[in-house]
Amino acid sequence: MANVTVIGAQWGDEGKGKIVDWLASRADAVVRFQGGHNAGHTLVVGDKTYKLSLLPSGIVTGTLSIVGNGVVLDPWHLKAEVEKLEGQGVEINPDNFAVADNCPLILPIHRDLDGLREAAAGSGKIGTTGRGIGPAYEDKVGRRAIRVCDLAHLDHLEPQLDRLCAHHDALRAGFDQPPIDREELLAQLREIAPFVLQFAQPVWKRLKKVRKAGAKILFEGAQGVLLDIDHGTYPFVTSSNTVSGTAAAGSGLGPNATGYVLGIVKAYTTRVGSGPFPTELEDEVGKGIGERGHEFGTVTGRQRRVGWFDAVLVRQTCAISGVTGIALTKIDVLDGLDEVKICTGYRLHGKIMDYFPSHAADQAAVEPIYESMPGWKESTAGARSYADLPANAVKYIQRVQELIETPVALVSTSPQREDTILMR
Ligand code: 2SA
Ligand code: MG
Repeated sequence: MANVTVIGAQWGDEGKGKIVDWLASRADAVVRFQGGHNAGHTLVVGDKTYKLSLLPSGIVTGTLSIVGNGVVLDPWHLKAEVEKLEGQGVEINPDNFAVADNCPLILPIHRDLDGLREAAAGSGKIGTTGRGIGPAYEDKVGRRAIRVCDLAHLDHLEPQLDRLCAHHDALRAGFDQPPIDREELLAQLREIAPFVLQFAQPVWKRLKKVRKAGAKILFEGAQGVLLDIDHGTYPFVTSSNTVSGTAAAGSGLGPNATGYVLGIVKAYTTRVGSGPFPTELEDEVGKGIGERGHEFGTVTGRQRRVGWFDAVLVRQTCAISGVTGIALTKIDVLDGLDEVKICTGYRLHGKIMDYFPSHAADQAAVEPIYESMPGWKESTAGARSYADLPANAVKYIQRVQELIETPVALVSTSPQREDTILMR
């Protein structure tokens, strides 16, 4: 196995956790490079289920796991997640886990601001996870973030606190909130600092070293390309770049290190939060798929919106993210349907489109053009070889591959690690 970058090629929740876990058992290091604890990766190993939102999936198998600089890190959440996993018997120590010392922190004020803004936006809300992701990234780009390395220099935090407070106190006043309590914030940071600092280091150096030693690195993306701050359904997006190109910048390696780009693609489409969704199903068929697919958010428990497979979107995200091959997941959820549909193009104000336009109003107005295929009554759940798949499921997979102009490398037929078909 060469280095692999795994990204979601839809709106997240494509089943990255399972595929990353499957690959992690073949990797020497797993790196998160963007997002924060808004991710939700579910790993099922034997009879145990692990739910991760910040830690790289390699942690469960004891593989070196790294939180890269491109991540925004909530130190209190980090502690809680580490303790939860330790409670499940997972060992976490500075030998198998590292955090980039140049990672910006998510603070309680970020979470508060996220919530206040969403509440004030009413029906115009983004539908965020409420974890402070957006405000933390804003402070990073605004050059007023407090970073992991600052935790070792809390006696010299005044200049950063001045910048942070000048910005946030004005914002908070707009929401009738008191100014930041600097003493309280400092006390909270002092308390959490030793826990975080035991894992903190320049991870680019650690990665350089393991790479030199021939390690295979797995870059673990979170969310999906349609939530990318540049390429997604703006403004209904997350606040980081979720495309494969971020793997390099978000971990401190060059683009030549990121290797094979594996796009994770669900055999249908889901989305949590607001924003356009051309193939959304608001009928019994959609409800049935959502129930069979257990389509609820890992982090927030929110019900996901469900729709048919959209080949236009996935062709676009595969191109934008330089996807080498895809892993098609949850094909078993479509078992038993009389007919399955694939969106092959859009109609916008009478014109046919072969791509998803950039403007929000156009994105909301496109009407899907469907191709219908016969479904399959046989079960694909747990199939471990191509030969085990019903003929109509094979036809569906082949049609998906053709339309997205990207090879299907893996097919996943259940949440279990072993129920994975290697296509080439
Ligand atoms: P945020 O919190 O600022 O990143 O939210 C902005 C938008 O990004 C979406 N988003 C996600 N969509 C799917 N899955 C995500 N992670 C969790 C999961 C979600 C959960 O994997 O299950 O548990 O609800 C995720 N994270 C962010 C979000 O819905 C907004 O549309
Ligand atoms: Mg998820």
